Amino acid sequence: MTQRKRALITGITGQDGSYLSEFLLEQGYEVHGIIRRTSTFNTDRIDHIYVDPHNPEARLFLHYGDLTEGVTLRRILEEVQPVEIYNLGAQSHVRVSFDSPEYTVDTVGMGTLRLLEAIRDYQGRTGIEVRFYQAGSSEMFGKVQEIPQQETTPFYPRSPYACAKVFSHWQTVNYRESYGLFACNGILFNHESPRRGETFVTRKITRAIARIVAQQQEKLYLGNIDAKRDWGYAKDYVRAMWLMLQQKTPDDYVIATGETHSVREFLELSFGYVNLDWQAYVEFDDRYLRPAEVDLLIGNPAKAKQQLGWQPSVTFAELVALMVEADLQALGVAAANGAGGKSSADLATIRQRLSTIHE
Ligand code: NAP
Ligand code: F7E
Repeated sequence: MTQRKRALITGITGQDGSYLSEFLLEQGYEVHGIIRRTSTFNTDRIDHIYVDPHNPEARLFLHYGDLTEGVTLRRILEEVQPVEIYNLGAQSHVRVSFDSPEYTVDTVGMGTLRLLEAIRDYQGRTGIEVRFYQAGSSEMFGKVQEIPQQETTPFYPRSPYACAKVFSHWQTVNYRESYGLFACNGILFNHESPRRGETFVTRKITRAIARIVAQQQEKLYLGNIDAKRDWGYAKDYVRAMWLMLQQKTPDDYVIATGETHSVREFLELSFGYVNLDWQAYVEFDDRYLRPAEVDLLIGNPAKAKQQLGWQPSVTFAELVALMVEADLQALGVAAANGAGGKSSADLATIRQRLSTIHE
C-alpha cells in the first residue's frame, strides 16, 4: 500500500486552516495540525472533520505547539515527517498588531524563520524534500505603489503585522535561493467566509445584521468605511495554496479577484439583503481606526490564472449573501421574502447556488 501524503499545517484552527484541512483530506492526505493550548476549546472550525486518533480511519492529527517555540516546531517536524508544510499560523489582526507589536512580529515574522530553519536542517540531514507554503498578505503592499498590485509591485507595509509578513516573504525567498528549499509565497488578498473571525470587518457586519434581525443588537460601531479591499471566498483561496506546492518549481503568486469594493459597499449590499438601511444602524467609533491605514487594495491574479490554472469561483455579491445567510441561520432567523428587493423565487435561486458553494 502506498503511503498517504502527509501535510503539516500551522494555524489549523483558523479560517483558512479549517478549509485547507478539508481540502487536503479530500485529496487523500493525512493532515497534521499544530494547535495552541487554550483554557477553552478552540477547535470549533475543525471539530466536524476530527476523528478520534484511536480510530484506524483517523487522518487528522493535532499536536500542541506554538510558532514562538522553535524546539517544539522541530520536534513536531521530526515526528510527523510531512512532505508539505503550510504556514498559516499568525496573530492575523492588523488593528491588534498595533496594540501588540512584539507578539505579532514573533509569531508572524520569527515563527516563519523558525520553521524555515527547522526544514533546512531536517531536509539537509534526511534528504527528504519538504515543500513550504508561506501565507503572505496583500497588506504587504500597504500604501500601494501600483494599481492593481501584482507579484512585482514594491511592498510598503503599514502595520507591525504587514512589516512582519514582508520579513517572512523575503526569508522564504532567501531560503529558496540559498538552500534550494521548495518554498512558495502566496500573496493573498482578503478572503472571507462564514468561518471568518468575528472581529474582521465583513464578519463583524454580517454577524451584526443577524443580531439586529434577531433583535439582539441595535447599533454597529465601525471605523473607516471608505477603505477598499479585494474580497474573495476563503475556500477558493486554500485551493491556490495547494496548487502552488504541486508545481515543478517554487514561485510566488498573487491570489485575488481583481475587483475592489469599499466597506461602505459591503454595508449597502449586506444590509440590503435583509431589507434594512445600513445608515440607520451604523455608527462611527474611532477606536476601530488604525494609526496608519491601507486605503485601497486590488490584486492582479493573472500569473496564478496562467500558471496555476486558478481563478475565483464566487462573486462579491455571492460572498456577501453567503455570509449573511450563514449568520442568519446560526441565529435561527431568515431573510424575509422580498429581501434586497428580491422575490422569493430569486431568493430560492440564490440559496440554491449558495448551497453548492458550501459543499
Ligand atoms: P485566523 O483565522 O486568524 O487564524 C490564525 C491561526 O493562527 C489560528 O489557528 C490561530 O490559533 C493560529 N495562531 C495564532 N497565534 C499562533 C501562535 N503563536 N502559534 C501557533 N499558531 C498561532 O487567520 P486566517 O484568516 O485563517 O489566515 C491564515 C493565514 O493567512 C494567516 O497567516 C494570515 O495572516 C494570512 N492571511 C490571511 C488573509 C485573509 O484574508 N484571511 C489574507 C492574507 C493572508 P488560535 O485558533 O489558537 O487562535
Ligand atoms: O479590515 C476597515 C479597516 O480587519 C478591513 C486580515 O485577514 O486581510 C485582513 O486584514 C478594512 C480596514 O481586514 C472596521 O480599517 C472599518 O481598512 O477586515 P479587516 P484587513 O485589515 O484588511 C489581510 C489581507 C490580512 O492579511 C489580515 O490578516 O475595514 N474597518 N471598520 C474595520 N475593520 C475592522 N476589523 N473592524 C471595524 O470595525
